[in-house]
Amino acid sequence: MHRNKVVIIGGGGHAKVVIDVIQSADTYELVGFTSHSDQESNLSGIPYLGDDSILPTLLEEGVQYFFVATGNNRLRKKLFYQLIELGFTPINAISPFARISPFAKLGRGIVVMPGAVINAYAVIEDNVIINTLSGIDHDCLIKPHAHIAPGASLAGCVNVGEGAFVGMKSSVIPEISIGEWSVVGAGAAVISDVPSYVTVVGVPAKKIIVRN
Ligand code: JB2
Repeated sequence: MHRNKVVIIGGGGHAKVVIDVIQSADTYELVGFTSHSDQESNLSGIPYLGDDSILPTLLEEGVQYFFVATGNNRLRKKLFYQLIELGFTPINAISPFARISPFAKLGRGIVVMPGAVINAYAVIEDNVIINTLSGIDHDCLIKPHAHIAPGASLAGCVNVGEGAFVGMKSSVIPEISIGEWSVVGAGAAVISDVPSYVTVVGVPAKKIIVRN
């Protein structure tokens, strides 16, 4: 059976899980991964190809598809558009152990990890991570480059802005909006709208000042 060839971008923890998801779906041929480190070992049985300078050569050799498997939302956004600019096409990595309603809509470059549930009329835009055991209920809208972390639960009609991070096992009640590039801490209960570019934590979730 002919399978389209895919290069994975990134070789860290997230790549390990993404590779496993793509292999378990058995739809694509993974030719290898690129990364920034000078590691020379394989990852989950696929070869290390070097850094991103190899990408134009891969394209010439007929590798047309990519998946950016890095967790950091800003880095993932940058790499996603760089690869498209080079001429590659993003694929989705959908675990056969996720449940996605046929009435949900998915963009490109999305991973849906095992145990995740995406219900009817949810919309998941490009380059989003729907992580292990998370739940996205009806009519949610998840904007590009967001990450819904493991075990997070979004009730119906929740909007998550571009690049936002919804932390592990947090809960978001219906019709809440989470602003772009905001962070919801692990275990938080979000019961009111979250503005853009803030971090909220706790039960109920409250804004905190983060010093870098
Ligand atoms: O420009 C780049 C680049 N920058 C960093 N090009 C390519 N091809 N790769 C790049 N990387 C690579 O991303 C690094 O060389 C490294 O292989 C990877 C980052 O790995 P790390 O393990 O630090 O993070 P991660 O993004 O794979 O996983 C994080 O996010 C996940 C969602 C971790 O926090 C995980 O625990 C988490 N599950």
